[in-house]
Formats: sequence, structure tokens, C-alpha cells
Amino acid sequence: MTNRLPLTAPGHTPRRVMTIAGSDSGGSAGLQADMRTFAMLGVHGSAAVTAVTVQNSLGVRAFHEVPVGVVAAQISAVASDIGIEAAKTGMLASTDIIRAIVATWSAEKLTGRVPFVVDPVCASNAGEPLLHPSALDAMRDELIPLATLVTPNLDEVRLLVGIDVVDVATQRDAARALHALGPQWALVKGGHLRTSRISSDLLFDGSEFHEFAAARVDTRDDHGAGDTLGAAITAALAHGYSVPDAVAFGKTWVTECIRQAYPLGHGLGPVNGMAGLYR
Ligand code: PXL
Repeated sequence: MTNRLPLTAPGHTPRRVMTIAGSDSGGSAGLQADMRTFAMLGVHGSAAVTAVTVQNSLGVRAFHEVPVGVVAAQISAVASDIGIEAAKTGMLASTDIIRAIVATWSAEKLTGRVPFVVDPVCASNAGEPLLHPSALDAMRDELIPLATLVTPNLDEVRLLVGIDVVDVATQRDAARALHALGPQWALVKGGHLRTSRISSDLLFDGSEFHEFAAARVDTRDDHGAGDTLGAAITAALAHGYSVPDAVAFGKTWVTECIRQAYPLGHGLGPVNGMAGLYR
């Protein structure tokens, strides 16, 4: 497994990937992290903006939802012209936005054809909500079943399937419960299990478990880690990687970004999405 994706020759169209996500005015997470990761990996990123957050390193002060018709229209405009070879979702804010995405995905005949990574973002690292609690049902019952891969962290696992992951056995239980919601693959990210010296993510397709482990990096500057992982996985899927190979690639990528995280402002800094420049 290398830490690079194949590069497209200059003048030729790179793989085309889309993020459906919220904007982080601070530039650390959300669609800014996704687009930075896409660029670092040499794929063409398009973006359907779902919400505009007002935030800095100290936290999310507010967010403003984009009208649902505009969310759907962004996806259709890109799908009908530029094309989408893989996509991911991030902050989706509301039930109506989730439903617009589900409807557009099927209207554009993307379902089952285009790898679709659903990162079921519920809150910021600091715990501010980015999804209305009432939208959790639509996330669980309508969007996640369309996913090639769903990538919750442990807080999202608790909200989606009610399992408190505390060890390997409960992480397996959570992967089974998430897979039962209908995605092709479930990745239970163990990064928030701070009692462990290892950050271990568990991938499950209904029959086989795959574990992806990395030594835990001791940093508080980890804003955008989940977004960066999901974006790197999405870029690898656009290149035709299998889901386990894409997750392995993404894990290696984000681990280096976390190792090179930097302080920013007066609060939490971001993972260094540009870490690849220094290799
Ligand atoms: O990291 C999850 C996330 C996604 N999208 C937006 C965010 C955050 C975390 O703060 O602000 C817009």
C-alpha cells in the first residue's frame, strides 16, 4: 500500500469525486478538509454545500442551512455534466436535506453504481450539534442503506445503534448492528476510544472483519480527522480500489495528517491535510 494515488497526466481529466457537506469558515473541517484532501490526492473535487457554519478554532457559533432545493440542484448539476465517480457526505443538518440527497441520488441513477461514503456527522469535536437530533432517523433509515460504506465515530455509533463501544467485542457488536442497517460496509472508527494506545478501526461487510490499527498520536489538534479520512477513502474508491484497500489507504493518509497536526487560533487546531507535501 503506497501513500499516493495514481496521478493523472497533465491536461487529462482526473477522477471526479463529490463531497456533500457543510462549510467550516475556519477551514479545518467540513468541505474545506474534503476539498483539500481531494486536491492533495490528485482528484477533481466538486462540492454540494448543505450548510454554512460560523466557526473558528474555539467552536461552532451557528450554522445556516442551504435550502433543500439548492442542495439537490448542486448534485444534479454536477452529475448531469461533470460526472461523479465516487462521493461522500459530511454535515447534513436536517431531515429535509437528507431526503433531498436520497431522492437526487436515485433520480440521477447513482444508486449502486457510484461508490458512496456516508460519514454520519452528528456533532463537532467539541460537541456542538451539526445534525438536528430529529434527523437521526432519516440518516439511519433512508441514507445509510444507500451507502457503500458508513464511517461513524464512537459517539455516532451510540446515537445510531445505541451501542457503547468500550472494547473489541463491543466494537464488533457495533459493526454488526451498523451493517444490519443496510450499507455494504460499516467502518467503526475507534479513534475516540482514548483509553487505548492504538487507534483501531473495524470494517465489516456482513461476513468478514478487517482491522486497521495505528499507534495513537497524542495531540488535541485533530479537527477534521474524520472528514480527511472519509475524503481519502472516497478518492481511492474513485480509482477503483476495493473498500478494504481504500480504507487502508485512507487510514495511512489520515494518520500522517494527524502526526503533522498544527495549532491554530486559540482552540483546537486541524489535522494537517497538507502533510503529503512534506514527504
Ligand atoms: O468533523 C466533522 C465536521 C464536518 N463538517 C463541518 C464541521 C465538522 C466539525 O466541526 O464543522 C462543517
